[in-house]
Amino acid sequence: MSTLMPPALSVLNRHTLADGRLGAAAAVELPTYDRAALVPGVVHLGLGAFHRAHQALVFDRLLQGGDRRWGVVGVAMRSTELADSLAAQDGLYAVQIADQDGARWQVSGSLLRTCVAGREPQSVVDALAAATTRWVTLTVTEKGYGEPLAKLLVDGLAARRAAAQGGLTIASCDNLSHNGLKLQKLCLDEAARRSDPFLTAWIETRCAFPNSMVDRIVPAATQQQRSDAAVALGVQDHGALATEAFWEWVIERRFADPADADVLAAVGVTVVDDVKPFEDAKLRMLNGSHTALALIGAVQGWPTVSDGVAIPAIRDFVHRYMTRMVMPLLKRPGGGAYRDALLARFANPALRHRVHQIASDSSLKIPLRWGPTLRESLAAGQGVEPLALATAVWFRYLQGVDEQGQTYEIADPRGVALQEIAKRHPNDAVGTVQALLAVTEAWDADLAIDERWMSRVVHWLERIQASNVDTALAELAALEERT
Ligand code: CS2
Repeated sequence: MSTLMPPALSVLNRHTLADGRLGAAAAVELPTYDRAALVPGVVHLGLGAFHRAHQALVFDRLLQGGDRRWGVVGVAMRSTELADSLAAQDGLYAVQIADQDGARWQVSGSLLRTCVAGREPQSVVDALAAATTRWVTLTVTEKGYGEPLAKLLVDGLAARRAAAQGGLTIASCDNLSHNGLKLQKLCLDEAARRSDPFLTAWIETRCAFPNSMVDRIVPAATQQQRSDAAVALGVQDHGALATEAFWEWVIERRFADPADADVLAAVGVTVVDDVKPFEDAKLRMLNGSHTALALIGAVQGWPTVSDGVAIPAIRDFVHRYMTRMVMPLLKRPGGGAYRDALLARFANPALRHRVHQIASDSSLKIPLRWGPTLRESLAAGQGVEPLALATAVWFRYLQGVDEQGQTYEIADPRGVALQEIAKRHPNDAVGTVQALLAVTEAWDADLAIDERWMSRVVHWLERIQASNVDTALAELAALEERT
């Protein structure tokens, strides 16, 4: 007897978009512009979830407003799967935007085509050199800022110059401080290695590398989002994502085409002379808290950020960390409101943001997210307890097994080496802390010999090892009550 299978859903693509059936069951916002008339003006490197729910939607707004220049060529750096499934969907994908006020769906139309740098580097070079290209945006993560990226970009810029095209705005959108300056240096160093002074001068004078701060919480896509998308849209979408309503993009007023400042500002981008106060607030408050939450969650065994901030002791810890350690050092005004908004964003139950996702690459994130706060607090003689505890939690996390006895993978380029160090001194907090603070890629060299800092990390690691993170959090709360 044959089983009657339900008819397979069709896939999101330009035909299903055109036939008017999309989202019949729910409110879904669709591109209203003629995608065939769009110009590929942006090359984006790093086709992850973040770009597709952030810059790509800003470009979509510009396209909705009738400015056809913001179509995107999306470049995946290595992995082929997403780039190919998005290509099969004509670049269309849906984003669920959800928070306490409700949820809605939006289909983005800005992604025109995709390619994979590792598989077809020449396509990327051609796109960078194309006459219509005006912008390059990047989300290649902290570990992406190395030689392969420099080579790819400079190959493209050299081809562009050889073809006598105009300069570009090249905007890093990664969570690095001075991300534009870092990227510019990477490109200029690579051009210098090629001993081509004309290319160096061309990059210096024709290309703009604005520093920028981007913010939107976008967890890695899951099967759940694909199933929800199928229900909301009535078609299958292999690129479906979920995000929050909040987004922010603050960028310095340094563009190859100065008129872009007003164009971006009109759709909600904040254009400023100095991004530093915004970048500091975001990296130290949001990302700094995220990393602390992620490591505590991984060790205690709760799965997502919203699960964590629902626990009063965890919420209090993050609240106190931001209020006492981070906020006094910030220049962005409105610290209290920023903190409260962040706690509400962390609590968003629709996001299911996995702690192990955020804990990945911690050895690269911690120097950017905790390092400056720690340095400045120590220099000012201020308290450092929350970060000493968080650091001890990181060292405990490196054991690779949580407080329930569950083992987990440590996804970090230095993970194997760090885990080996963490396990070298079983039950010897002093030995562990000394060895791990001596890893100078993660900590300033002088921190490894700062007695006050070291003794506090040892204290918290001893507490955690003798008892657990909960006990340490309770002791810290009592300690801070008294001060
Ligand atoms: C997170 C960020 O994964 C992480 O490390 O801290 O991706 C964070 O969600 C974004 O920076 C929010 O803008």
